[in-house]
Amino acid sequence: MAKKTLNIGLVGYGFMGRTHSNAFLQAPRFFDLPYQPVLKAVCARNADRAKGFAENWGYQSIETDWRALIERKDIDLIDIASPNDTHAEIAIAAAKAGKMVLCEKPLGRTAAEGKAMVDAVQSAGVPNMVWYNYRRVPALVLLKQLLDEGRFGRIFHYRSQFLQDWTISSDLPQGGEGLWRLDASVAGSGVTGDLLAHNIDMALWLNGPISEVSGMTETFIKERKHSLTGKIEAVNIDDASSFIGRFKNGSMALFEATRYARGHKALFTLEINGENASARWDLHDLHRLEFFDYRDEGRLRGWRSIHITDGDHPYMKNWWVPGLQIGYEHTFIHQVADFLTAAGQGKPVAPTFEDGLACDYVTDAVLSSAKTKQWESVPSA
Ligand code: SOE
Repeated sequence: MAKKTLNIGLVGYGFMGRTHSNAFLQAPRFFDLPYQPVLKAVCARNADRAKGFAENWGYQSIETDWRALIERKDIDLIDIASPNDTHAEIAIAAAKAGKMVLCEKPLGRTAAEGKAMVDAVQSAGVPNMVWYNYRRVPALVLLKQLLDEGRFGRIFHYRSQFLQDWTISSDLPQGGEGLWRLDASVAGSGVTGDLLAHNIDMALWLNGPISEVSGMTETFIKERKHSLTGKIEAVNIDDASSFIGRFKNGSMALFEATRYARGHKALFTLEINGENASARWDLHDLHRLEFFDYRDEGRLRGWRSIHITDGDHPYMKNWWVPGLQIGYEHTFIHQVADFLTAAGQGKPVAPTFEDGLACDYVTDAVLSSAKTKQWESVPSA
């Protein structure tokens, strides 16, 4: 039977534009979906670059103004993969036009922006999702299942880090393509919104709401040349961000994200310790879940390293054969597959904009606590 088509309008053609485009193309090849995504148009200010991107990925047309893209009757879904300062305006306009909306993380530069975006999609009643892609790592979906089955008992600790080292050089400029993550007016914040947000979103999903935080941030390089003005300007992003906190379930939170951990490129780690069991995971070995169960027979008790490649592991029966791994790009493919499946059933799928807002509330509280040097409570979304 011919599937319903779903016409995609992508805004932005950077690293994330590529991960999303690949996911739209691959998802229907590996999953049985109610919709066939069609790469209808890509939108970017530079027409030549947009054309090149369209040719490479198979987009049928280009736009250079996102407003024109949203006005098009032949677009069903707006996918926002452009820098953070564009998220709110585009998402709100897209929702008002009745389009489905997908948005790169973080949802807003602040929770205030995020709240306006949630209000827009809710009053328009349009399907929406934030690209917190790591929720679709099969090993972490398995961890979520184990937690939901109650295997850990009472949770005592949740700790998580995201370590990178790409901004250590003081010669690296801020602002402009590829470097807007260093410009606070565009990014909103530094590692707090870019990296720590991943740790937080994952924790909210796995371990529930965070009630209060005490944060600390640092900007190691205080001035950098701005790529757009050519001038030396103050750096207003946080280069490193850490916090301790409390989850509503009574467990303790310990989080850190930095772009100054020499030797680390993208080391996202997490560990959770409960009264019966513990688990740990890291992005460099993303297909493995380390699991310890105290209730195992004493003589054999120990950490097991589960290779998440079998047909009964989350998502894996849709891929190769047992023992063969998948990687980073598959998390986006899973996200598209889940979104389209849910949209076909008229159901929401997490992380929705509301989930994105819950994360924005925590990042806002961390940044605010770092300024006030006081504990901050986290509002619920
Ligand atoms: C930053 O370097 C970055 O690309 C983030 O923006 C992504 O969200 C993260 O997944 C990898 O690192």
